[in-house]
Amino acid sequence: DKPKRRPAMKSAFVVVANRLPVDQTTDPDGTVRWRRSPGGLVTALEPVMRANKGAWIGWSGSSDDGDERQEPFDEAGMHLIPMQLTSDDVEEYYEGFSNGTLWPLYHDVIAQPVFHREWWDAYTKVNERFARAAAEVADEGAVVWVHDYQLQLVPEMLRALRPDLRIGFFLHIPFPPNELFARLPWRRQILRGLLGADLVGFQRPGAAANFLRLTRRMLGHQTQADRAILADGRIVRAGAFPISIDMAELEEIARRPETEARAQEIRDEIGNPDKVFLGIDRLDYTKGIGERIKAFFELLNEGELSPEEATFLQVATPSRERVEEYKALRNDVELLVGRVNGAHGRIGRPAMTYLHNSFVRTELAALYRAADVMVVTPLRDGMNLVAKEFIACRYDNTGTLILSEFAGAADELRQALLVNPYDVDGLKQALLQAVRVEPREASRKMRAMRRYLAEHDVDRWANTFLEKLAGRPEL
Ligand code: GDG
Repeated sequence: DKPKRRPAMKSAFVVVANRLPVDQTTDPDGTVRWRRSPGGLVTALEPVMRANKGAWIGWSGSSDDGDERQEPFDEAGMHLIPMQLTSDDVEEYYEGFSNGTLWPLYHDVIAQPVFHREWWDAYTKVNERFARAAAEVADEGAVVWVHDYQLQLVPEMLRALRPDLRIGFFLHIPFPPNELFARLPWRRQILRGLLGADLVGFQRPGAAANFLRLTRRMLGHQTQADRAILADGRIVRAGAFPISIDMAELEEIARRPETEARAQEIRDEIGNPDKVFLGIDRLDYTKGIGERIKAFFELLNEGELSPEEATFLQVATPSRERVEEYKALRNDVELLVGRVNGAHGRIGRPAMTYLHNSFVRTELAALYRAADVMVVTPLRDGMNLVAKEFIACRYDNTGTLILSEFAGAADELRQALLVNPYDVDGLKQALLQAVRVEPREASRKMRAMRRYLAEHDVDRWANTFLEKLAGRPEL
């Protein structure tokens, strides 16, 4: 007897993202468990997921060449549908086209994007699989929300399979202007892919404008302020929906006595300098890690700062470690940190502490509490949640945020010390200014940014997007 397959569960709300919102962990005895991954997206979508029997389609993170299919399962109140990627898929679709072509192209070509036709083929094939999985699980007239640069073809593919669906797309990273986007050999296919959605969301208004301009130029569609009107009369809206964080959750962790104690311990362990600079980033060439260390190094060299006055704590979370550019970046950053400490550290008292590691959320909160100055200097960044998380943790209105103009967050956090990370002298000035700021001045700015974030949290982001997606465009 063949085992009977359960009829597949249908959902009224489906999220499609490169990764599932859970991470697989294996106990010492070999038992496999799932743990909800940290991050605002899951938190924000949880209520919608629960109210609509939501399903989440994504890659589990492992690459399995065997044909053992991972079955859908329920975890943390969500229906999860794992997508299998082979090691070739990981290499060509994920590390290749997503992170070797699109990521650098969409981030101002800080690194050279690499174009390979095999990577594009793999990208198309994997996007098709995700689209088919979504078509299978979505109920009649369901809302499907597709996320990020790895899945830009899914909206069009899904619409072809299921014209009854309401499809939204959100891009978490920047969307480039024509001058850069035009290099992409598959530029029209990508635009058509995105235009399969009813609503295309970006972090910043400029990105939405780039997208609409490109659909007009490259595909000849008519566009108006916030929309493209396709030849068949269908309207695709585009707009900015700046993502945010779960401020209350993070603030609650920050206020715990044990977090405060840990923050004090961290300061003690790095030698109790007057001021602590902090950087927390994925180790990525877009984040401007080298730029900020160079500025700090010069200030030490010139005697403008001493390690007793200020030390730098840099957390660099391992990321995309098999991609060439990331290996080179790691070498560059680690060389620089070695130089700073070689020149300015003393036994038992480094000038910089560098951690190439990832930490649990409570430890991150303690780090945000231990710092005086948060240094966020990306060369280009869709939003940058780290800047917002720092603010969430500063419930006593202390601390200064140095923020790159090239992060999406700079549109909202106007009271930060805004910097151009390419301008080393400007960066140095900002570091000094932050160390010497009047406490009252710092507190006034922090209070204003906290007030803004309290109103613009990740719930509001998700709801604004989903309400707009549900509404029909007025003509
Ligand atoms: C992309 C866009 C956009 C970091 N280290 C650890 C850890 N983190 C967490 C941070 C923060 C998140 O990772 C990083 O978010 P960012 O926004 O700073 O940057 P990307 O990873 O590049 O994110 C970006 C974002 O998508 C959302 O749309 O803002 O522009 O590039 O939450 O706290 N978390 C844990 N351990 C670590 O060691 N648990």
